[in-house]
Amino acid sequence: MRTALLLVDIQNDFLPGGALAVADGDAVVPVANRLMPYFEHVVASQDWHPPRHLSFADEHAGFEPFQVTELDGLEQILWPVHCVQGAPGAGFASALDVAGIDHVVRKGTDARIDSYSAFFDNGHRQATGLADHLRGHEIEHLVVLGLAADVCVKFTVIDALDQGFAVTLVRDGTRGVDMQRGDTQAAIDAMQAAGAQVADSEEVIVRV
Ligand code: VGL
Ligand code: ZN
Repeated sequence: MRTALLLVDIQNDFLPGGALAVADGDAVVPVANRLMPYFEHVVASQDWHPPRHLSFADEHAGFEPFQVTELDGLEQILWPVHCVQGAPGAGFASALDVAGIDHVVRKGTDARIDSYSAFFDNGHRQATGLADHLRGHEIEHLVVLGLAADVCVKFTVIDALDQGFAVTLVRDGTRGVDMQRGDTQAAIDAMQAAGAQVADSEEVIVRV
């Protein structure tokens, strides 16, 4: 079975000090760097918002980051301004070995709708092209790691399974926002329940 490594949103804004920092988020970078050489094909997603994306709390008078509203009929968590196209915060983590990345997929580019998954926007209205890209390379299995476990990693893994890909989540290669304590563990449980395998990076290396 042809396997690709998928690095989800390993971007400065999700690292400690970033606009939407994930606690210990920088811990996923050495895991990504260590795994990349074992894979023939490495894809990285990038959250890539226009400056006035409607997921930003700033765009909603009277709302603060992390409050919930509705956007085009969908429940929407409002986030701090993050991953603005071309801004340093949207760049890949500086310690990430970007030379090992074969293909980048950008998401969240439509100001009117958020896109947690690297496959589709949150309304499943528009595909990013990731599934076609993977099928074009005859990839059937994805090893997934990155940020954030309980947001973009979760939705990406669930869509991948739904699209017929086998998925292995790298447990030590992900960290969550944990807006509510336990969200990260619940997300891992949900990915597993949806059919993902969960393994540590060392186990993944032994198997590839
Ligand atoms: C993400 C919140 C908003 C993520 C992206 O990459 O997990 N989270 N945009
Ligand atoms: Zn975002």
